[in-house]
Amino acid sequence: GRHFRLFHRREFCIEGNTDEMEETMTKPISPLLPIAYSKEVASAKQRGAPIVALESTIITHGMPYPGNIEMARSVEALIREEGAVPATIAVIHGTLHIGLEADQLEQLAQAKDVLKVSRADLAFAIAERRHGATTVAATMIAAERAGIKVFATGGIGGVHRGAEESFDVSADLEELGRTGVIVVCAGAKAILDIPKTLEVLETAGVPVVTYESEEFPAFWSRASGLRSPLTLNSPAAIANFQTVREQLGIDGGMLIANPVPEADEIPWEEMEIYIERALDSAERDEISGKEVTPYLLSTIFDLTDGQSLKTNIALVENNARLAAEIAVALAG
Ligand code: PSU
Ligand code: MN
Repeated sequence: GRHFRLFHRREFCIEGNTDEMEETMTKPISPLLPIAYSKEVASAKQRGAPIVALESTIITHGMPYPGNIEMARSVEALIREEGAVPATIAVIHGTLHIGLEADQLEQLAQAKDVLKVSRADLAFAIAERRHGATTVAATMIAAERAGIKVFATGGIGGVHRGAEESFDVSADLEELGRTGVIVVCAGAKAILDIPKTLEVLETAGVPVVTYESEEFPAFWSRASGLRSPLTLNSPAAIANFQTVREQLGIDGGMLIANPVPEADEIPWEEMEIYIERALDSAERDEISGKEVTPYLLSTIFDLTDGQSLKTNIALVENNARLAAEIAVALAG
């Protein structure tokens, strides 16, 4: 292996032998790629300690400041409490960061010129030395390359309502079919077409496992009216399922749907009213492409007087805890 040395401004210098690094990676990273690990993540990788990846689009495009930074900090703290190490993933000035230092997280939460990057444009942000916030798809790619097997988020992208006209299907779904990371979410938002989203996941060969419930959850609500394809009741059972998939040589990720805690949920019938209004207003404003999800989230935030944000933060925290438990189970 080639000896490499990576600098990121003054804060980081990661040095080592590519063979050693690649031992802990599921897919190799070119030594030429500008990549930086936070101190905490670099040390966790060396010790083989459990790590949980976190996305950054939820911070820059999914929630307003300062709710976003409060969420990002508390999610990281919860992961540490469970005995794992958080690795928030983002592109800063063209460097792919696996884990952010506290000041970087704060800057990202307030930054305005951040691209939302998925599989199609993760490399673009790096090549053009831009800032990029990673979606579920892009975070999975980075996590897999960095040897991180578990990832916590709020909601995944999916098949949008009216996709039969717009063809708007998130790249998150195809990524789940090909990249071997366990993604813990709170189900699919009802701004999406949930039955079609589940169909596409099944076609892509993605196991959809609801944690401790027979019903697939709908993000802000525990109910969706749809039966979950699979159910498991412990982090150990989830870890074991993934291990058997690997033993079979089955590639690709797994989706864990973790219902929002009862105390924090907004009932389905109530959400449906806000969602209809948000969708109408998106149509009026002619929103399309990657602006759709952020637009709907912020409109719903306004319509619910901030209640949707509270629920959103609570469910991400709940997912972070479960993801950490799964990462610990996989490591043990
Ligand atoms: N759902 C949320 N908050 C978010 C997102 C989804 O409740 O911030 C983000 C995630 O990063 C997800 C992305 O991967 O939106 C999906 O965007 P698109 O539908 O454009 O693929
Ligand atoms: Mn889309």
